[in-house]
Amino acid sequence: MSKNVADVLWEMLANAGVKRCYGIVGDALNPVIDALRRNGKIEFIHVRHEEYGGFAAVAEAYLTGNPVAVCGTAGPGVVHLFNGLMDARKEGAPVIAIAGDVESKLIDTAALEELNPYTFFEAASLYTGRLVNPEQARAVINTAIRTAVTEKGPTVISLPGDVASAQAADQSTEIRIPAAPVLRPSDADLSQLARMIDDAKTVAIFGGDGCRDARDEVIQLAAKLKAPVGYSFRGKQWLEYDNPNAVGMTGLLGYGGAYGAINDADLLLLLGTDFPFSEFLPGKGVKKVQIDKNPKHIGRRTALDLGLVGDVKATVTALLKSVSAKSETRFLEKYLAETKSFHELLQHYVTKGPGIKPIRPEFLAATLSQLAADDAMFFADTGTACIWMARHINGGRNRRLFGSFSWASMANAAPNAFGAQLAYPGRQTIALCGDGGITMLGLGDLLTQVERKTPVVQIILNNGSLDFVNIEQQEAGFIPFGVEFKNPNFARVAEAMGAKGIRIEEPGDVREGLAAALAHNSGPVLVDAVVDPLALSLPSHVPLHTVTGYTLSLAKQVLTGRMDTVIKTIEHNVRLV
Ligand SMILES: Cc1ncc(C[n+]2csc(CCOP(=O)(O)OP(=O)(O)O)c2C)c(N)n1
Ligand SMILES: [Mg+2]
Repeated sequence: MSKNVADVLWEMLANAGVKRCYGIVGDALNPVIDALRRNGKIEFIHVRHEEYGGFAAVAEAYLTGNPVAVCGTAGPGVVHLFNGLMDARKEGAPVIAIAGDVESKLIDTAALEELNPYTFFEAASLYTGRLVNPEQARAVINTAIRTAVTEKGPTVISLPGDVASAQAADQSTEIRIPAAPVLRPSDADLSQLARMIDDAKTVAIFGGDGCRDARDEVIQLAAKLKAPVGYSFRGKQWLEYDNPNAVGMTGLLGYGGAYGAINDADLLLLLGTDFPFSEFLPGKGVKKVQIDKNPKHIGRRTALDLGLVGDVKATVTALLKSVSAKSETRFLEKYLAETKSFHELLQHYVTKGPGIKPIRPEFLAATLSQLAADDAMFFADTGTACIWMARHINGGRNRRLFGSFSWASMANAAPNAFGAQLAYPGRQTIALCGDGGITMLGLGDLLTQVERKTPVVQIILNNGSLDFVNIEQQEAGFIPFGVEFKNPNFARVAEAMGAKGIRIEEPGDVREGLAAALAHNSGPVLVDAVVDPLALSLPSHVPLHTVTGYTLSLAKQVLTGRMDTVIKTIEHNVRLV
């Protein structure tokens, strides 16, 4: 039977391991979706907003490692895919976008909904192919798939409807994806590194998402070198749990002894991390070595004494054989003690939580962490949810923590959790959402979850504001502006939409409300948790300019008559600072 280009597309995507395509149909995509229906191997996830499909695909692709498709049609629908593709680029998720294009005879005529895919996708896409002739099909689709999988990021196939339905050349649609190749530095570089480690009195490790497959090796190395291990948000889930050398995170979400340890060591090993906040990394006083399989990451955040290209696992495995063990433990003990006392400080609002109204988000997050399953997957919206997840949600061998950590888009958590739930049906998927985030993107597609009876738990931090920006503005010395809004009762909204709604206003109801949400597995839940909007958070290490800014902002507010807010903020937070 003859195949058209769209048939070839889905056959190749299915052969490459694509299980789902998230998107919205229309014009150019109609023949494409018709071919998907006939193919039957890939599930079409009809979402209400293409961007929601994008974030769902990012989570599925990141968590499973398999490529995932998204689709949107001509111009506006394609534009809605963009933010999700940027997220895929930054989070390293293999997402392949099928972008409906205007008919090939109309290309470059400023036709209705026409969009130049090359210029439009340039910032996001690792490869953009415009299929204007059926003869290109195999080569373009092959390149889009292989680039997405091997370079771990988004690619785009721009497809006019007339080309999609044109007869395809009779070619093989086989596509086998090889396992990731092993990459490690040269022997000479490894011996230099071993010498630097042997020469250093104290070594600290800071790891990122590149430690995903290297947890055991990094922990072994840390044990051998008596090195404290700090991590980025992306590294936390691999390096924190059951690691006796873990000292927490640094950066604005930081906690524990990580900042001190990495700034005080003789030698810092940066492993598989592109941690972007250079001001939290040490200056000249500390020797720095970076190991990353992506050469572009090497040396771009801080000047290095040595930069090596290699997988963390392969490199550390080789290194373990050639470095000598260290016996001095005082450096490690100092930062473990600092971590312990910071954890005790962090417990302040957790232990006092049952008696404080409005509900402290620390208490909410810590209770959630206690109640959730050992293999739960947590997703945090960009906003204060990230702070509470970083500090109060414990990881574990089978737990996952994910968010828009590197792109930092709002509204990612609910769609992330939806994609994860489709990939891992029945596993607890919990989105910690901002009220700004859920109203930006999450509500329309709550209907998708309702229709599919997807058991996603969405917990809304209802603080009536864009609280993270409120904190940012205060820290920078501005008077908070443009950050407040009014919310409906989200539990009632959820019920009206056919989901389960739970409203929690009393701290005494937190445990019971969260337990009920986690136990509800016949469809989605929205937990409307009315939390303290004044729960300001400061990092474990506050750079001097930040403190000045913070104080300045309070002073400015006093001068403009906002004394009430100032007093409230100070009263609320003084114990934590
Ligand atoms: C799409 C997008 N718009 C704006 C921002 C800037 N921004 C970062 S966090 C944030 C506030 C988020 O508010 P909300 O979802 O209510 O979470 P909260 O911080 O209040 O918990 C904003 C506006 C962003 N990161 N992404
Ligand atoms: Mg908010």
